[in-house]
Amino acid sequence: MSEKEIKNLEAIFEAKIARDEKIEPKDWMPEKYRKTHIRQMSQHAHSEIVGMLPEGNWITRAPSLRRKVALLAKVQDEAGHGLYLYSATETLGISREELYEQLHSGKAKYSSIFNYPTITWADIGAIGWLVDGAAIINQVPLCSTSFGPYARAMVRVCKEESFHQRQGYEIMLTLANGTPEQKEMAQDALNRWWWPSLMMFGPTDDMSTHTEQSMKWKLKRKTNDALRQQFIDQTVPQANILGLSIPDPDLKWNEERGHYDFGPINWDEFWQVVKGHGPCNKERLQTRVDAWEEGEWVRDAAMAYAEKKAERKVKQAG
Ligand code: FAQ
Repeated sequence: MSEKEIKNLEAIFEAKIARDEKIEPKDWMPEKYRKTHIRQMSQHAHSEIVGMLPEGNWITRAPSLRRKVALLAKVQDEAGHGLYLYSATETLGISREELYEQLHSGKAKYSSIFNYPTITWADIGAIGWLVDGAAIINQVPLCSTSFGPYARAMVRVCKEESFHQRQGYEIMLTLANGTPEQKEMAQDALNRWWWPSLMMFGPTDDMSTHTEQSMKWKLKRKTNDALRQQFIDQTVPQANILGLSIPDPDLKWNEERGHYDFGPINWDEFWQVVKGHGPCNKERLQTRVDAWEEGEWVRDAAMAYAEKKAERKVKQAG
């Protein structure tokens, strides 16, 4: 392609972004736009799949049948989210096998939050309330992201996440209004999940490598810091209703800013977790690798069946 032709395509692409039109898989797009989307969307897909593990740990130990059914449905939803997102990523010209390989080899990232352990039942409440709450705040703007398949996947994902958030909050409400031991369990879960939930939004805007370009492409519609602040402002009143305290002595309403001020985030801890040294990184990755290896015979059987069926069709046609 000549330089003039590329310039022309770039101008068409930029004009579409400016008009808030979606970029579709068959449209021309800059290589960096394609790669950035593969990176973010596949990390998002991996997060959903790895995100099933901390909660899966509690399915057999849910305190009642009602809780078990809701948790089972939530974890299944997360598998579904991972599958839509892998499919949407494949439209950018990368195969499912390559994406899995990147996860299993440790090359691809997934959200830091899923490298923390779920020690008590209250952690399941805290994940639904805080982690799904943070995920919704991050993902609602992604419903109007510029890449069509990602934006459309996010619409359904967000609807399901809002059910997840409510089931988590309801668990916390029940525990907070229960016995002193149950309330203490809820407070302990909040203490452990609060700061990692704030880290989910990624590094501060001045440390973020991708935000500036991703905002220009309308991949990201809000910055990491803006979303984090929105999450804090929304969540503090919810903690007040629960009668639980946020583990941040610097948390204070700032009348002038119209937002809560909050204390320093431990970014060393965040980067340690992102680099693979969190409390559960090794365990999470090993579980995914084992599941892939143990599922080999299922994939082989499905492929053999599909090939046989195709052979039979050819024979019948001939
Ligand atoms: N963990 O320049 P930025 C869920 C990396 S789904 C690990 O700011 P960007 C549902 C980042 O990749 C949760 N790594 O990057 C659920 C980059 O490294 P790279 C997942 C992180 O992409 C609930 C570097 O740091 N959600 O919870 C993290 O512009 C309950 C510099 O960062 C999504 O993926 C992190 N927290 O902004 C499931 C949403 N943050 O790639 C089960 C879509 C940053 O250059 C149970 N993604 N990094 O090597 C996004 O919105 C963005 O990708 C951000 C990061 C905001 C996460």
